[in-house]
Amino acid sequence: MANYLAAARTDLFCSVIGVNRKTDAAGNPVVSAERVLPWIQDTGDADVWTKWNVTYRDVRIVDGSGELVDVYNLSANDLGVPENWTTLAQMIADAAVLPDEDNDRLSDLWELSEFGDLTTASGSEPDHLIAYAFGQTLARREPQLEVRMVRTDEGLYSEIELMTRMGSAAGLTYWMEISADGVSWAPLDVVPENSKPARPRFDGTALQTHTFRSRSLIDQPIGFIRGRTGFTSQ
Ligand SMILES: [Ca+2]
Ligand SMILES: [Ca+2]
Repeated sequence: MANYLAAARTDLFCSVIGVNRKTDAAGNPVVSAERVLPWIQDTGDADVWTKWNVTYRDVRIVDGSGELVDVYNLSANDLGVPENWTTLAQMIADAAVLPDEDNDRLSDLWELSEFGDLTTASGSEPDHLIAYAFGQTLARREPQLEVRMVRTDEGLYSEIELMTRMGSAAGLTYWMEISADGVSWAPLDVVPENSKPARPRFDGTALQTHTFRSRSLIDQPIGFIRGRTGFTSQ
């Protein structure tokens, strides 16, 4: 269903992750046999099922800040029934939209959590946009881009890790550039087949981590690298 939504609705960002009951760990090999699943095991310490008051076979849908917005139980609603499958897909899609009542292209969830109101920040202010796009606050600016060298069977690469907001919220786009002198900048060449898919942080911040590999910094070992962001025109 996550793959269907990703293909059918490129304007949405949603992910599905399974949390197995703490007493059912013995079933993990069966569940994951011959397939790859985003599947984790609840434990006595975490006790997620108890804290979330979960009923067996619940699908619990959370919004971009990790708040529960809906529950759909698969024992009561068999997904083999086409109408139920469509209903659940729509419920997930409804939760994945960007709330933006003040129409400033910043998620209201982020605005309310950072400032307590929708009037302080605006997507047209570069400082606000950068803080929002790279998971920072106006008061705290920390580097969100890390570069390291890795050697693989194919040779030496620079590996760049970049934290960004999930999806393309309201048209957010990102790109990276390199420069030998900090004045003239050129696009960073990324090797797609050696880069990893973005990994959601699942911590209620609606942020994700990208890992790119590039040879640009190998060919030009002294210089600067920067991540940039902006909104595509509507
Ligand atoms: Ca907003
Ligand atoms: Ca605002």
